[in-house]
Amino acid sequence: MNSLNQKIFKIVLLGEGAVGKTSLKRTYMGEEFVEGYKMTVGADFAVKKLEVDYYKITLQIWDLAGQLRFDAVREAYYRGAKGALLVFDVSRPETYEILPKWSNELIKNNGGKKVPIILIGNKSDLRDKNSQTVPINYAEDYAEKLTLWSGYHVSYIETSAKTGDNVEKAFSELALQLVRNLEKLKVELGM
Ligand code: G3D
Ligand code: MG
Repeated sequence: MNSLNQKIFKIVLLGEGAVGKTSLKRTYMGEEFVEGYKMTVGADFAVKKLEVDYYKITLQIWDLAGQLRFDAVREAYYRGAKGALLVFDVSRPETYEILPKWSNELIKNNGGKKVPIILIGNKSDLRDKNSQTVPINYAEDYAEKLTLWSGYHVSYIETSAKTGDNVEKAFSELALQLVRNLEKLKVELGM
C-alpha cells in the first residue's frame, strides 16, 4: 500500500437536536452509550481509521449542536465536508419532515458542492414501542429523492445508537461511497 491510498475525509453528522447524532458517534467510537441528554456545544470531532478496498481511510467525524445559534461555528463545520450522515429519529416524524433544511444547509455552506450522503433513521429500537414512527417506505422514498438531487447513490439505513444495531454499517457505507467516488474520479481523469 502506498501513500496515495491513504485518505482523510471530513464527514459531518446532520439533523435536529436529540435525534442521536452524538450517541451514534460515541457508539461508533466504542464509547459507552450514555443516557441523560447533554447538548453539544459548538462542534467537536473524533477520528476513526478503517480500511475500505485498498484504501486506508481516516474519518474525521464532526458533530455539531442541532441548535442553530452558532452561525460562525456552523460555517466552519460544513466547510470541506466530503460526506454526511443525515440523521432523523424514527420515533419523531417532525425530525424526518425537516430533513431538506439540513441537506440544503450542507450544500449552501459547502460552496454549493454536493457530496455523498447516507440517510439514517436512528432509534430503531423504539419502533415496537411507538405507533407514530416514520414508515420505512417514506424514508426510502426520500433517500431516492436525495439520490436524484445529489447525483450520488443515497442509502437508507436504520440504526440504534442504544443497541449498536447497524451503527458500524452506517459509517462504513459512507466510507465506501467516498472511496467509490475517488475511483470514479480516477477513471474520469484517466488515471
Ligand atoms: P443529538 O446529538 O442529535 O442532539 P443525542 O442527540 O445523541 O444527544 O441523543 C439525544 C437523546 O436520544 C438521548 O436521550 C439519547 O440517549 C437518546 N438516544 C440516542 N440514540 C438513541 C437510540 O438509538 N435509541 C434510543 N432509545 N435513544 C437514543 P436522553 O434521554 O438520554 O436525553
Ligand atoms: Mg449532540
